[in-house]
Amino acid sequence: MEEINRIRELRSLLHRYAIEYYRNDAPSVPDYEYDRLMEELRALEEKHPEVFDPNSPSQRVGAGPVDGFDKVVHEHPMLSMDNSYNFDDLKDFARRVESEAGKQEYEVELKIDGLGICLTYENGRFVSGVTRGDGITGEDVSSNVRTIRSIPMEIPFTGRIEIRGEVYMPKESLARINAAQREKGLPEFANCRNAAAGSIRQLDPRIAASRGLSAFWYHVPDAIRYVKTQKEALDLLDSWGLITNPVRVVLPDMDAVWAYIETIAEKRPSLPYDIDGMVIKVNDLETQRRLGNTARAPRWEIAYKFPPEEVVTTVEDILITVGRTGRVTPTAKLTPVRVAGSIITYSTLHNEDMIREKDVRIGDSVVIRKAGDVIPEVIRVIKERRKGTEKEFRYPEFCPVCHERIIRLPGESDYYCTNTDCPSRIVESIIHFASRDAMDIEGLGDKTVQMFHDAGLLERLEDIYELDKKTQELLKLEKMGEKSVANLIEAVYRSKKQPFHRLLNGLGIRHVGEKAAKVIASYYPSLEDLENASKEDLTNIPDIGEATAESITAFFRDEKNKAMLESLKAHGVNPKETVEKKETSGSPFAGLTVVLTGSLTNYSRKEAGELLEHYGAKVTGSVSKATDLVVYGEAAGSKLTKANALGIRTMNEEEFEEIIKELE
Ligand code: 0OW
Repeated sequence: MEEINRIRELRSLLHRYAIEYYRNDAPSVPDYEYDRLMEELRALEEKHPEVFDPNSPSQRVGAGPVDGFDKVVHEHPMLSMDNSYNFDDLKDFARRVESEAGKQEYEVELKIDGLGICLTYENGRFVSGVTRGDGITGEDVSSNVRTIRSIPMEIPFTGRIEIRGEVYMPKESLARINAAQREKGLPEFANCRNAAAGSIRQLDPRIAASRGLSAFWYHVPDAIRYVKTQKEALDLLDSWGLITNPVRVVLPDMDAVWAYIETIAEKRPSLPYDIDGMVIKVNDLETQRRLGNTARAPRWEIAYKFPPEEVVTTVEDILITVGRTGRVTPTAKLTPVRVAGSIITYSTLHNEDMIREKDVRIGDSVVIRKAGDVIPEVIRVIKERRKGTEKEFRYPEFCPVCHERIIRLPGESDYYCTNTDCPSRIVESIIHFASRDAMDIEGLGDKTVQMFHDAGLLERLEDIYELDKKTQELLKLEKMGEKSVANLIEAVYRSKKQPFHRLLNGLGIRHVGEKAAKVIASYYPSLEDLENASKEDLTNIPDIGEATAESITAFFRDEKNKAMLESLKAHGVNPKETVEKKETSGSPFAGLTVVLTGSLTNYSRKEAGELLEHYGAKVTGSVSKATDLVVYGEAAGSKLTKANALGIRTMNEEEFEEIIKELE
């Protein structure tokens, strides 16, 4: 019993020291004392597994990997925010608020560019950390949240409380992690936000723990029960050991707010984390409650977004890259420059018309703009800096990669390399196939695919599934150590389990991207089903048009594609889509947009909707000219009236039931 008490004593001691360290930067004991106590705790916990506690300070380095995150529906939706872009927008916001609620003071915070997280504590103990997700449903990433040392596992509060904030990646962590990613031949993170999102959703908490994540807390939905203002709410969080962002202030009006924002804009580059703006909140919580929310966002706060950062650099060269569809894209090679949180060395120039319109020449000084993680764009040339040595860009006649002629299709603004064997097209199609939204083969990023292709190990897409027979050759390649090769082979093997819609997206059929692939796979859940679908079957699928149907059937007719698919199947890449198969052939509902209204006696609204979707209908909530059919039950109201007024076909429950019976 003595040792159990010591465990409890050590846990609360180490917990308190951690709070002092992370909140006040003033630990009351030296590091070696902290480490010694931690060692003593680990040893005692080893002896007493019966008092295991996931919240123990000893558990901060992360347990083993989880195989996925539970979905959690938020108690209160995590709304987004209305945005403002200039002083007038802010004054409009204040006018709206004050016309309704009278004069206000505003609490102003930095808008941390991380990802929204919601913590729950029960009787002072950390219970869960859930991502914002789509605002309604998030993912339970508690195993990773526990590894963020500045988040206390205990707070002095009884009862259940929710606290919201932002998990972020400090700039110096991003630099360290990208260096490590480069080392392992893995793709680098474009900016701090992507790195934070990627790290907090790591399945292995030990990896998350290594990513140096941090967090600021800024919202307590139930604050009004304990304090009167947002400022006091943040001070309360501080007193509990939760880190709030110190750069915050309460100001009397929007003039003061605007002046404050301008001072922050100056300081922004020197901040140790990325911000993409400011958040201006009505400080009084009772007024917040009265103003309430719209469906999308609170009415008592507004985000101010900094203008996209612009920087000047030089166009060192204009190269052309050949994409997987053969499209030739002119790309400006730039003198490397840091903008909006990342280093830019290339910028697309889109096509010949854009180059002519902006008159971009090799050697020009140009203004680059990058807003968020949108691709950087050349905004304009600084002509007054021209020295006369700049060179106009001319499209080459022949593809620089395969030396076949490149052509500009009549009426199109793009040039194409029409050689389907062009190495660049093959490389790009393999990169796409392995990309995150397709087969998601970690370790097969751009540079690695190019390197394997140059080494003759990836001449065709299907060679991906031959790599496990070429480990000796792989080990000879740069940065391909034992571990990287093993991880890659494992990732390739795992990809065979991906659902069919990912494979379909990965095949790179024109007009069939991730969205179309998901819809198509829900009707044709495997390669066999899709190969045998006729063009009209395909056009029967909602939102699949003539061009897409033609492109799919043409793809499956092509001899090289047939050989490639045979090879994939031979390697066990032939998944079935997991969602249930939908029947469109012979269904009178196929391709129809249907609205359900009134109460049916033999079906719930949900069941009837699912049946209609199963038989190829698209079920929507409101009647419009796009509606093909309204199925109505008892006490059908305005929707049925509107359908009759618009001359839309209607069907009562008996007729509906009769058809369903025939189809089943
Ligand atoms: N990103 C931020 C931030 C902030 C909102 C949250 C709920 C109601 C008010 O720094 N400082 N304050 C809030 O207050 N939200 C923020 O970020 C939001 C969360 C979800 C979308 C935005 O990123």
